[in-house]
Amino acid sequence: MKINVLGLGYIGLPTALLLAKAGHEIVGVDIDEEKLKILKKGELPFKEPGLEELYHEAKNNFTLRTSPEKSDVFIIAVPTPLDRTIDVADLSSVKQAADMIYPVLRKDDLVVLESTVPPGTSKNLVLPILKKSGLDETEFHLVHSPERAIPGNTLNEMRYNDRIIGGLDKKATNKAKEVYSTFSEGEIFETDVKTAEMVKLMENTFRDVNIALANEFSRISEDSGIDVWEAIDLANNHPRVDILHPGPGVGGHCISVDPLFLTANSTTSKMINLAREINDSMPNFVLSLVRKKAAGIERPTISIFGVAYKGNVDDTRETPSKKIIKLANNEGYRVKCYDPHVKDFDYELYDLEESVRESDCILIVTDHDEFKEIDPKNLEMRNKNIIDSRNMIDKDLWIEAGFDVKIMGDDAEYTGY
Ligand code: SAJ
Repeated sequence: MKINVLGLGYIGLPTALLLAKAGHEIVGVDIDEEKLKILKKGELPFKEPGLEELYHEAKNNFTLRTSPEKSDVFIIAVPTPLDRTIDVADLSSVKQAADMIYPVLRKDDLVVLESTVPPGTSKNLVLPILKKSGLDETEFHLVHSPERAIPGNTLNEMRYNDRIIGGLDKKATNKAKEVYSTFSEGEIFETDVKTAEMVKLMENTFRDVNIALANEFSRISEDSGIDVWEAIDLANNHPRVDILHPGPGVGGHCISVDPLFLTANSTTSKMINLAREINDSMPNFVLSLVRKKAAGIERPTISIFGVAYKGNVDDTRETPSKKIIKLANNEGYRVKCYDPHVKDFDYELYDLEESVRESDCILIVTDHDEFKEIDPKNLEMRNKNIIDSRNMIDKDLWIEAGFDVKIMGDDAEYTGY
């Protein structure tokens, strides 16, 4: 089959390459000419395990363009950010993609919307644009099939996760099943288009609410002299309990954004907004821990370890680090950032040694594996303080190296066992 994939980002590019490897003729479409230049050189615009090898294997079936060509299938995988000024989904990229498709849309073609969208978007926004082709909705096929892969393990999850396909009608669903089953080994569940849109938002909202609960437990534990990490591990031994982990805030372009796609149009939602509020307040809480360590130090310097939104990825979208840095700067702190995965960031990045020089406190924000390997004895600082908001360091090791250690959510009297 000939397939256009519109949007060559974290989801579109791996999807396009998996389809190309499965033998389809793929046209990768992106309006960002810089990105196309990078890809044409055989390089990748971002890092993801296994993607480089896959690009190498699939490139003979993969061409790059700035607009779609006539084909059998169009997959839309463009970003759907949140307009932060009004907390409403910005669907302009989806609209732009549909605008590019309708002039080349032919009878029996399939259009798949993979981007995460508020319920109703496929029918209310995409369908009318596609009908500008002159075809009516019985002559082409439209489905929503939300991506569900987690960055850092995208390729495996795209291959093995179950998939939801919500078609405008049964014929559309069947056609999409035929396409995805060429590379997906997970089970494919069928539903209608609006339910598929809702399912995706419910999944990410569930995770956000669960993390908010973990964060609330962490704050209560701080007040009560309890180690929340131990308490969560023990609670999770119960066969029907699965609490996620506290952290410095929820980042990324999905979980911190998607729940608001549900609440934007609702007059009844309470819990979803509250969870967002709790998670968004975590950078402030983390900074309050820094403030305690830095008390009495004139013009303190803090070293932020990790600016990616989560461990072992180079993605900084919606990262809690940005809020922490801005708040810290506003309070007069000097901030030095270190991240072994991120190359470009809004603030200057230092290597490990430079990031801690003359520093008064390390703050671990991201759970990169590299941070577990750091030997604290080798770190030269002005004051040896460390705050770990992810509970990832070996506490004894850092105490032995002369550090004053604080693990977020653990105010239990430390006995060392
Ligand atoms: N986080 C915590 N505590 C946890 C787990 C995560 O604080 O216990 C934080 C992370 O550090 C990060 C944020 O939450 O800042 C989100 O990270 P994540 O790993 O939970 O999720 P994403 O955004 O990378 O990917 C999610 C996934 N959704 C679900 O697991 C329900 C993925 O499957 C989706 O495809 C993706 O969103 C998406 O694109 O929607």
